[in-house]
Amino acid sequence: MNIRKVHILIVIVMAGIIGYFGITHISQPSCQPVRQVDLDETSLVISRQTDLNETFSVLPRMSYPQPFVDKPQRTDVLLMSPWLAPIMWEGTFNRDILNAQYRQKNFVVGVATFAVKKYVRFIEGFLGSANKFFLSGHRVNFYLFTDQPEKVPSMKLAPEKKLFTITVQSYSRWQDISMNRMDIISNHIRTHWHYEVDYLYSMDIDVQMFEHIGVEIIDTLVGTISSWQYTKPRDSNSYERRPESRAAIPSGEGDFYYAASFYGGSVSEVYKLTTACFKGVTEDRANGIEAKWHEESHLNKYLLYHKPTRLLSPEYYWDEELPQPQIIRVKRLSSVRKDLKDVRSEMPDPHFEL
Ligand code: UD2
Repeated sequence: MNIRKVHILIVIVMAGIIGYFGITHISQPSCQPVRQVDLDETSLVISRQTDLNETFSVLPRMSYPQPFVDKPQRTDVLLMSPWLAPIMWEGTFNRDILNAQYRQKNFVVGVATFAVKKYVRFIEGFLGSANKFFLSGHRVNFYLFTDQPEKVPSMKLAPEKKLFTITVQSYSRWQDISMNRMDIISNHIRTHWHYEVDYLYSMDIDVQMFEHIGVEIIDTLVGTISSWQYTKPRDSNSYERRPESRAAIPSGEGDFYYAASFYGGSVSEVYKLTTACFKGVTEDRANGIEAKWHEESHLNKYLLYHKPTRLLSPEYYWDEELPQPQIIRVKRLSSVRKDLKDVRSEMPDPHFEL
């Protein structure tokens, strides 16, 4: 290749580079939405810039019992995981201090819940109790996914709470309704929630809240310890152990067993979690296998290898069928007893009726 050809080649390559970066730059919106979360993992590696202009916030003067290092608030339960994630139990935190810290941030929390087919009957109990007990006094957006928006009761919510109803299709198998929640949440984060909320929680609809669930649940990645399995050795609980499933956890491994009824965290962490779990579900489907406890099995695998930064004790999902042991001082949220044969039985799809 002669020198002239080399020059022409260099000019073409340079023009390509300038053109590419020019277009990328121009296509950036000039004004970024305030709440936009970067869902691209690589940004976690490169963005190390600290905002020194951030205003310093000062807590109001408050009066409360003094903490002492030699007087633990509770000695009957584990307060910290081996990776130092706090476990939330009644009697271990002061809600007034947490509220005062949280109020300075002005966060919006989103709650995603699904009421498809006969589960619409649980909407009123869920919303009525959540309006009263869930992050009381703080901004919450409830996102209710349903195939029957006409059946959503009109309810007066507290001024800081909002309800958004989103229509979704139903599936003939209840397991698919439950598992596809991961995909729907992941997609909705990409299209909406990363502009709208700071933290996001997914909750089953067939539950009711009986005590306050406050800002003690807010953290980067949050899982709830199952009320059925919190004392079981890891090899006798419900993890998926078949190596053919993407949800498989090898024997001898496992921390806690987490309930899929209540998990959450920052928008970007919930995006990673739901995307990864649904990828596992999809690969299992392609391989003709379904994990033992559906998306809950995939969630357990994910949380084993991406340790939660905060854990909610079984107070935050207590199964009504279980007797209440002494360590459960409050049942903040409990399942609603349901007749499985009835709620999961087939119902004609109103959208396809002639
Ligand atoms: C467990 C999990 C649940 C899910 C399921 C998968 C707990 C406490 N709950 O509960 O999160 O992982 O196992 O096996 O660990 N739904 C509908 N319509 C339907 C069926 C389900 O809307 O016809 C939605 C609804 O929001 C419901 C959720 O899916 O709360 C989970 O279904 P479930 O409550 O019947 O599952 P369950 O009790 O076996």
